This record gives sequence, C-alpha cells and structure tokens, in this order.
Amino acid sequence: VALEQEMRLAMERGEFFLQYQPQVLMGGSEIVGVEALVRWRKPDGEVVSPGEFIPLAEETGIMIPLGRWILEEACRQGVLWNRAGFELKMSVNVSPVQIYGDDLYETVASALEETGFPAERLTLEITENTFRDEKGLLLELFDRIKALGVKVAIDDFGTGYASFDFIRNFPFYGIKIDRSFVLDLERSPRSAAVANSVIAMARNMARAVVVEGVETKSQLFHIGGEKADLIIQGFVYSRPLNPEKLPDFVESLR
Ligand code: G
Ligand code: G
Ligand code: NA
Repeated sequence: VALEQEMRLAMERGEFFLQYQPQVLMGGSEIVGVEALVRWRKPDGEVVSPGEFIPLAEETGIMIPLGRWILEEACRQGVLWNRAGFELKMSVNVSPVQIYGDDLYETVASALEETGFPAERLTLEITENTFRDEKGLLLELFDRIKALGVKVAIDDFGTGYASFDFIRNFPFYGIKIDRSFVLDLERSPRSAAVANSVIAMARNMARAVVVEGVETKSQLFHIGGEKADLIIQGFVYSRPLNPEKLPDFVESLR
C-alpha cells in the first residue's frame, strides 16, 4: 500500500518521464521510429528503471493510469517532432494489465484524439506472454484497434508463450525479436543459426521486423547487412535518448 501511494504521488508530481530509443534501418541510413521507454525520477534524483517499477505498478493497479499517461505523452511528443519536421513512428509498450484491466481501445482512441498524433504511425508493442489465453477476446480487441489504423507488434518474440498456432491466426504487423537471440551471435555458430532462422521466420510473417539489443557492428554483420528492410534497435545505433536529443540523432544520419 505504501508503494502504491508513493507511485500515485509520483504520477501527480510528474516524476515519470519518457526516453526514446531510435529504431534504425539496417545500414544506419535512416531512422524509422522510436520506442518510448518510461523512467521514474525520484525526488532525491535517483532514476529507477522500469524493470523495477513496472511489475509493482502492475500489481498495485497504478499501471492503468500510468499506461494511459505513457501513451498520451508519447503521442504528444510525436506531434511535437512532427511539427519540427521529424516524422517518426512511435512504438509504445502495453502491459497485459492494460489489456485485461482497462478499456485499451478507448485509451488508445482517446490518446490519438487528445494529441492529434496520426494513428498510422502508432505501434503498440505487446509482449508474447500476454497471449497465454483468451485468444478470441484479444483478436476482437486488436481488430478494433487496427481499425483505427494503429499497428500491433509482438514484443520479446521467441521467449514466451505465443504458439505458432496463435501467430498463424493473428496477423501481427510487426515482430520484435528478443535481444537474447543477439547475445553470443558472433561466437557461437549454433546461436547464429538460431538467430538467423528466427529472423527469417519473422520476415515471412510480418511487415516490420525489429531486432533488439544489437550492441556491436560485428553483431550487425552476423545478422546480415544485406537485409535492408530489417530494423535495428540497440546501442550500436543509439541508447534511449531524452526527447531533446532526438533531432540531433536524426540529423547525424542524414
Ligand atoms: O528501458 P529498460 O531496458 O530499463 O526497460 C526494462 C523493461 O521495462 C523492458 O522490458 C521494457 O519493455 C519495460 N518497459 C519500458 N517502458 C515501458 C512502458 O512504458 N510500459 C511498459 N508496460 N513496459 C515498459
Ligand atoms: O522489451 P523492450 O523492447 O521493451 O526492451 C527495451 C529495452 O531494451 C530498453 O529499455 C533498452 O534500454 C534495452 N536495450 C535496447 N537496446 C539495447 C542494447 O543494445 N543492449 C542492451 N543490453 N539493452 C538494450
Ligand atoms: Na518493447
């Protein structure tokens, strides 16, 4: 209860903020979009990572108002960049709690309406573990969200519960390949074989494939520099950035 209270207060005080990590086309010539990532700056200045507080937000019920704020804030920022001449796609993480405990359709529709961010440029990232059950319900929800023009991507692909059967029946626009596949890529032929097979499969199933957690040029090389439509998100191109840093990053690619 104390923690729930602390997080509610944090929301009122504006202690949560978003950073944005670039998603860059293979080869580094062009930014496609960004992923919004939430952080919590406590009054003493300490910045807490979402890996620590998101699970608590999910347990306490704060995730629903926090998730609404994240979505709206990301869209607001997207509109600001748009006005400044940077037309970026925006990926926002959606917690299972928002899917099962909120009216996600209403939340998304209202964030778009409040901010004026174009629906076509918004992607919701849903982690694979969300898809454990209730397929019918999810299909119906995502059909409605997709009718707005918003895209849905499966996050952490290859680590969770999503079965091939489900993926076959659920036309994801995007697939984000978990960063565990990138680890060890250069040193182990077996890891490379697994990574490249998963990437190949994803490219056959989805329009946009993002490989996450690429840290080095050598890893890029082993993924295959010729895959020009592959999207890379990782420290090799950029860490998550404060919003005011984004224009400089985009210019640096031009
Ligand atoms: O940014 P970092 O690597 O510390 O994020 C750790 C985890 O927290 C990641 O798995 C990421 O998906 C999750 N996360 C970051 N931002 C958000 C957010 O806005 N909403 C949700 N639900 N999860 C987030
Ligand atoms: O699962 P999700 O896409 O939400 O995770 C995003 C998180 O992964 C971000 O919080 C980001 O800090 C982290 N991340 C992004 N790129 C890299 C990378 O190249 N290396 C490592 N170790 N973490 C990364
Ligand atoms: Na994500």
